[in-house]
Amino acid sequence: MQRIFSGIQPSGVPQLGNYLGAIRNWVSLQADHECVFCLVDMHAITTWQAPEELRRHTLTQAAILLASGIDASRHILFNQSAVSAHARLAWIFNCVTRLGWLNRMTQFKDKAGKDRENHSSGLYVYPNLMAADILAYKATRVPVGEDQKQHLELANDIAQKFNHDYGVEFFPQVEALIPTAAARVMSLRDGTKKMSKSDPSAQSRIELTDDADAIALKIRRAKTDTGVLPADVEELADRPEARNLVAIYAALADMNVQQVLDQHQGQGFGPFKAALTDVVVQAIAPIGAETTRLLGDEAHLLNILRQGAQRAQAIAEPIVSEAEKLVGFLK
Ligand code: AQP
Repeated sequence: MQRIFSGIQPSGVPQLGNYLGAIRNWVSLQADHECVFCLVDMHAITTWQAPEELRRHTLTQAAILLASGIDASRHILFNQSAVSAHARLAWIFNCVTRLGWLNRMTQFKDKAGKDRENHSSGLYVYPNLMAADILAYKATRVPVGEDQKQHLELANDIAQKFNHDYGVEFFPQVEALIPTAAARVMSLRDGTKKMSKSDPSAQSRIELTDDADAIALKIRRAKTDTGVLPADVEELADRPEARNLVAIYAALADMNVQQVLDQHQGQGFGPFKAALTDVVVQAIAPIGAETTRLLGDEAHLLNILRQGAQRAQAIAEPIVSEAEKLVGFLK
C-alpha cells in the first residue's frame, strides 16, 4: 500500500478551496493508502500567528478534518511541531537546496509581494520544510491543490540531489495527486486570486464552519460580471468570477462545467447564486455542525493528536536518523 503525506496550515479556518483542493481528496484516498495527515503549525508561523489563535486554529482544524471524514483510528493525524524529525530533516534540506531553486518559487513571490525584505526567512525556505514533511515518511504520493505543484517538483529535485550528493538511493520521488475538478478555487472577491484562509477579507472565502446564512450572504455578495451564464465552457474563458462560481458548483455537485452550463445557460447570477448556495450549504453545513460538536471535547481532540504524533514519530524517526548518519552526524 502506498504511503500518502499531506498537510494543511492552521493559519485560519479551512476554506472551500482547502476542501475541494485537498481535504475531500484525502477522505477518499484513505480507502487504499496508508495516510499521514499533518496540521503544519511550523509552516503556519512563517507568517505571523498570534499564539492563542494558532492554538485555537490547530484544534479547529483537527475537528474539521475529523468532521469531514478523516479516520484517525486507521490513519495518522497529528500536528507537525510534535515530531522533531520534520525540523531536523528540513535543516539538512536547507543545506541541499540551491538559492536559485528557491528564487523560482511563485508562492513566495505571491505571498511576499513587493515587500520581500520584510518577510521571514521561514517563508522563503518553506518548500524545504515541505519536502522534509513528505520525505521524513518516504511518502510517495502527495494529494495537493494545483498551487502546490511547483513545491512538489522542488521536493523531487531535493530528493535527487540528496541521493546524488551522498551516493545512495535513499529518498524516493514523489507524485502529486491533483484533483481534476476545482483544483484551484478562486477568491469570491477577485476571480484572478486564489481563495485563501488568510486573505484579509472574510468575504473572499467560504469557511468550513460557516452556517447557511453566512454562506448565502457571501455568495450573494460574490463579485460577478453583468452577463448571463453562457452555453459553452469556452465562453467563460475571460470571465474569471463566473468561471469560478460555475467550477465550484460543478465540483460540489459532481458534474463537469459543461453539464452545469447545460442546466443553467441563459440564467442571470441572481438565480444561479441561489442554486449554488443550496449546493454549498448541503456540502459544507454538516461539516460545520459536527466540528462544533467535536470542539466541545478538547481533551479528546488533544488525545487524538498526541496518539497520532506517537505513530508519526515511529515512522519518521528511523528514516531521519538514517539520513543524519548518511550526512555524517555522529549518532
Ligand atoms: N484556493 C484553493 N484551491 C484549491 N486548493 C487549495 N488549497 C489551498 N487553497 C486552495 C490546498 O489546500 C491544501 C492545504 O493548504 P495549506 O493550508 O497548506 O496552504 P495554502 O495553499 O497556502 O492554503 P491557504 O488557504 O491559501 O492558506 P494561507 O492563507 O495560510 O496561505 C493544499 O493542498 C493546497 O493546495
